[in-house]
Amino acid sequence: MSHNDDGFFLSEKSSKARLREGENARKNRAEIVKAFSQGKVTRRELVKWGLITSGGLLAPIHGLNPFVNSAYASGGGSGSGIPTGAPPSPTFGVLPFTTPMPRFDVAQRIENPLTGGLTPVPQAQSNQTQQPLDPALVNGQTGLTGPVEGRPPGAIWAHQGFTDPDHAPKVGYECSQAQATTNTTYNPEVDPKFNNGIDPTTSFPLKFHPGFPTQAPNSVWTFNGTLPPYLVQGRYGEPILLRHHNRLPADVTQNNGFGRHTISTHEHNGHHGAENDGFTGAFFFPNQFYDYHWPIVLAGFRSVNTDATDPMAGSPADNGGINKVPGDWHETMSTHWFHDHMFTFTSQNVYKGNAAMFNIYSALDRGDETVNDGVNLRLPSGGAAGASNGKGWGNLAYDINLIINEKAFDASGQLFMDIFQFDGFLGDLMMVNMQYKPFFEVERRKYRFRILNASVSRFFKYGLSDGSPMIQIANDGNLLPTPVVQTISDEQGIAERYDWVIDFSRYNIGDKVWMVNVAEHKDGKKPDADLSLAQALSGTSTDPCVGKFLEFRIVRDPATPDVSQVPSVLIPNPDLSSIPVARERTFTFGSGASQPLSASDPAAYTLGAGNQPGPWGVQTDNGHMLNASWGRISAAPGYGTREVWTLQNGGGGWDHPIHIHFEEGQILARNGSASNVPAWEKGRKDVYRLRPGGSVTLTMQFRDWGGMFMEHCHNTVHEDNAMLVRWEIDNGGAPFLRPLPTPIPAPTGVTFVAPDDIAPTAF
Ligand SMILES: [Cu+2]
Repeated sequence: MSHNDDGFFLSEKSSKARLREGENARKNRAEIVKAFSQGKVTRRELVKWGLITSGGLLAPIHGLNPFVNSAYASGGGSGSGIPTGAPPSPTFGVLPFTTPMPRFDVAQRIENPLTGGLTPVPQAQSNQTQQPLDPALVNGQTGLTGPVEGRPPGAIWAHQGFTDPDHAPKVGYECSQAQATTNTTYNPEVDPKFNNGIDPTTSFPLKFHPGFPTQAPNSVWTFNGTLPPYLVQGRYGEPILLRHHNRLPADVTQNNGFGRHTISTHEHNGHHGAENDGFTGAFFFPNQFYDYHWPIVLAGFRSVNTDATDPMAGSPADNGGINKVPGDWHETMSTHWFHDHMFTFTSQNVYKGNAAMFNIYSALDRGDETVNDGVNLRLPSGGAAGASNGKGWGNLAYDINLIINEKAFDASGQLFMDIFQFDGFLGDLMMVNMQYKPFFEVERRKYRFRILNASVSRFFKYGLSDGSPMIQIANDGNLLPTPVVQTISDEQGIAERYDWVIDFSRYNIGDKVWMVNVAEHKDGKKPDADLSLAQALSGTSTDPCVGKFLEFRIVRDPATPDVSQVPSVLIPNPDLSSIPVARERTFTFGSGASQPLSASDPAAYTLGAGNQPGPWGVQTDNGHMLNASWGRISAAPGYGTREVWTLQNGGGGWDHPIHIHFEEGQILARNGSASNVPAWEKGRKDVYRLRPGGSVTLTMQFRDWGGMFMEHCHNTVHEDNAMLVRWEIDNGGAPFLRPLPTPIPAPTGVTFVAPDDIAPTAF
């Protein structure tokens, strides 16, 4: 075992002098981080000053880097001295499991978004109405104007299908990215008895625990500036228009040290047109909005079940029935999330609070366990009869969203991030739904948990403290072909979702059981060790995020019998076997990419010309290892075709959870062999953990919509430091150009450049 060697964080038992030294180093670094994040210093300058290496790695300078060997190192023990970790985040005397886990804040529907529900009325093409620009956005210039909507203008970025009867928005949501504030309109859409008794009419301050300090306005930027996290509930057949306002400070220096005020919102694995995908180079500015059109379609709707006669392909009706929709029901999706995708700033912005969840309901996954019509899988949710909202779908009483991540705080308790950890950034305090180690009261019955790893770089691996089983029913957005019973989960990479059913009827009222993390990290590269439950519970790990992090309290019997089920068959995979493989591609995710960006490269618009965004990179079809640029087209699959992609880990010293946008993939092989694919990865997925030195081979079909999409590591520090490629769909419907012009956002409006960097094997 290596779990009591050097840790990423200092132990609280470290001497006061060591802690003080660590805190001073962190403060010094925080100044540099702040300057970098505000654009006052470039990466090239940092290299020139010797603060980071040309490879982007930390320079081991004592007094600056809290992670290098300390003057107070004892030299004893392991013989190599004690590396200085960051000081532990202060906990202000708070004990674990002393605060309730809040349920999400459910977004409120806006009916008739195109006929008065939203003002101004959403339009197919970006709304270019001019408004005065805050001089802070344009280097102090006065009298300038810019468009109210940040979406790139014109026909190419018009919402695809916006006027189709099946795809025109039927419901609206309106939210803001905003500075931290108190929530006075919390609506969890469940009775308080399903929410630990929390009275939603009481205001909810922006704190990570009631005993922690309130976060300053620019320490945390969440949806609407509030906690608990934001949840959108959608259903097939009801297209959504989500208007996202950017209400962040116009002055880029107002960020408390990290986070960028420009954003791009990615609905993580939405099967939507690229203009709504949160493309990394389609970001928008403070005081603008961006209308995201999520048509919520079953993939294949243009070619499969086009007349919507298949009873399995449907949307839940308000009365508990089904409204049939076109498409392949095997493509039904369930648990999504949405988050920022701003080029080179995603890790900072998501960590700062730009993360929300999106549950999609369908004929199969109804959100009402009481409906017994032979189609509904009757997964745990509660039913309309007992639900506070009384809906025939989307009931949340026993269907629980969990955002799991970890945070770090400075000495005053404000959120802290070190953006120069290019291997990855770790926090030291475990959060569930953005609360420090909370408890959750449950009844003696089955619950569904939709578990999102929303960390920057950390992998989790979960078990229950008593070693009793959990049933995995979904991986990423998709219900598995068959459920899998586990006592310890697989490692969960960043952005992966695991849906579990846990049956608490085996416990007695008054019992407690805990969710435990057994994946031990020492750095952001990959888990250092997967511990046993007993090891994780022993308290001997130097990783403060190992061990219990969520306490379940079994408090009562359900008021009505549990009629939910976990059927032995959930959603079989779509059958692609009759579709020929048009193309095979290989992407290698590694390091050492170093080409500088030309001044005309779009990435230079955010990084500055000559600044390389390394040290990570991606190699396409055995070409050069390249830094990320959103102007380069690395792959262009033909519309309607099926391809096989192999994602290769370029080295064994790290792991990468690779996310491919837009299409669900089926894993054909790990390390070249189908027999290496575990049962819980046999459904459709959108994030593929390569494992150290490993590879994943998968197949996808490209269809329905067009435009430019991405593929990248979801260790967002790797993503931000060049482990990202753009791909796009070649031709297809009439509106798709070949290749598409690249957007260059500015407060005064988005301009375009022609792509001049196309990988030789792209088309
Ligand atoms: Cu990675």
